Amino acid sequence: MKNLIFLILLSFLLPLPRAVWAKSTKPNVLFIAIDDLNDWVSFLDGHPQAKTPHMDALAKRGRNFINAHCAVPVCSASRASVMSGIAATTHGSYELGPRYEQLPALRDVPTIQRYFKDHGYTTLSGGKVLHHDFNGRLTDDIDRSLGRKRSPRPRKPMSRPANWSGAWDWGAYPEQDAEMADIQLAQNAATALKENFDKPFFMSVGFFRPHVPLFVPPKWFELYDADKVALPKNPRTDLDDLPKNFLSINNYAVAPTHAEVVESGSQRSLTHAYLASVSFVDHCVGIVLDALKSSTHDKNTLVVLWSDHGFHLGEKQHWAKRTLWEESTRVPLLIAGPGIQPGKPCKEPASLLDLYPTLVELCNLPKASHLEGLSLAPQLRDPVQSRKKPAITSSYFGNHSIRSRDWRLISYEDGAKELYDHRTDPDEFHNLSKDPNYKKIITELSQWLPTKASPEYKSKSERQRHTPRKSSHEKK
Ligand SMILES: [Ca+2]
Ligand SMILES: [Ca+2]
Repeated sequence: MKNLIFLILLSFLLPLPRAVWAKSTKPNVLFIAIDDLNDWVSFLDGHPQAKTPHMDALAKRGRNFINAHCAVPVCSASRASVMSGIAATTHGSYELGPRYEQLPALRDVPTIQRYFKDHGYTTLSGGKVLHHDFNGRLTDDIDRSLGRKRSPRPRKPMSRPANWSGAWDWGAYPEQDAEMADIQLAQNAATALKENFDKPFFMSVGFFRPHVPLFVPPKWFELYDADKVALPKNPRTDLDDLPKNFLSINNYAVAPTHAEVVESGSQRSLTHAYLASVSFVDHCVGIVLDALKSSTHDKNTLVVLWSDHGFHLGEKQHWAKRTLWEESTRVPLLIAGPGIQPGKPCKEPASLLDLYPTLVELCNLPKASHLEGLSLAPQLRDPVQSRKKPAITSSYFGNHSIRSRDWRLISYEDGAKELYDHRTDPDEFHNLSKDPNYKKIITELSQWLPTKASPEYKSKSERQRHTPRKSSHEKK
């Protein structure tokens, strides 16, 4: 009996085994990135026909940040900001290059997955997370390019007009889901989630669709009736109230112009292909989330789902990204998991820059001093918790958008402005910047405009590669 009492007392005095402590205070992180996914998901209000049941379910069980925006509206630069927690005005990347590790300002900055690895996490990463060169394997060799394996493409162009960029093609191809790199990645992630880990994990899974080319198997096209696909609102006079030099930020675009899309009769089928690709990637997300649900990690894993920027499909007569309007900056952003009560969607502004500080806080890691975003923990506790700082997006040097709960101010390098009231004008049709009644709100929002900005950093090869072409609007 004495021995038993002694053992019971001893069990209270001894520290808990490390694994138990780690599990109770450090949740796992499943970090799901989607490439070029705009707000055409049914948990946002971007397109009335979008079918995304798996992401909708995630939105319902966690926090849906309906006013979330990228830091830079183009792939690599946005990802450099997400993964470093640093804005373009500091790191100087506003385009498809240079790579993270080429940026002098990020040389000593650990990516979020590196930071978690350095603080005791097991890291696994697969797909397009940081770099464009990626494959469907998951590896603990994070932050490196690992060669490229993409989904198969038809031998000949399928839908695109002959003079368009090769990336801008679309159609029902290949025949089976199993041939798609994103499906293979989802299945690899699902397999990895079945494993047991002796430490908490940070698993990054980066899907490539709905990035162009918009090829997905036929069944995803069949989800939508091509003849009844709704096209975005695009009044002819919408561009009349824009400042002259809004055009200059569209240099380098490889996307077709709106005139090219309309003249070739491609708008409806491109819209159809984008919606098909969105439902396809939703299915990929579902494979991973179902695997998590049936695993031992379900109760102790934070799920974060984000897209690197939005995408225009003709709104403001523009295609693709790089603008400072809602279609380019707005992104799906969902966070769910232990401690996050389901609740109303959060209307407060959120930035992808906030992911790094948010996850560091939720996982009880030491604060990282380099971060420029704000933790979203207050809005995860209470979705109506107000937030003073707006979401700031920068596109090329000197052009910024300030998005608060109700407003968007755009300020271009030459000082020209646009102002939109999202309470009455969610499509940003009416530029109020010249109306004297809005002087005060412009002054208030302008205090957030970056006053210092690093010039655009370009490596030598980048300077050679990008030859500016005329913007979509200039070409008309
Ligand atoms: Ca992208
Ligand atoms: Ca307008």
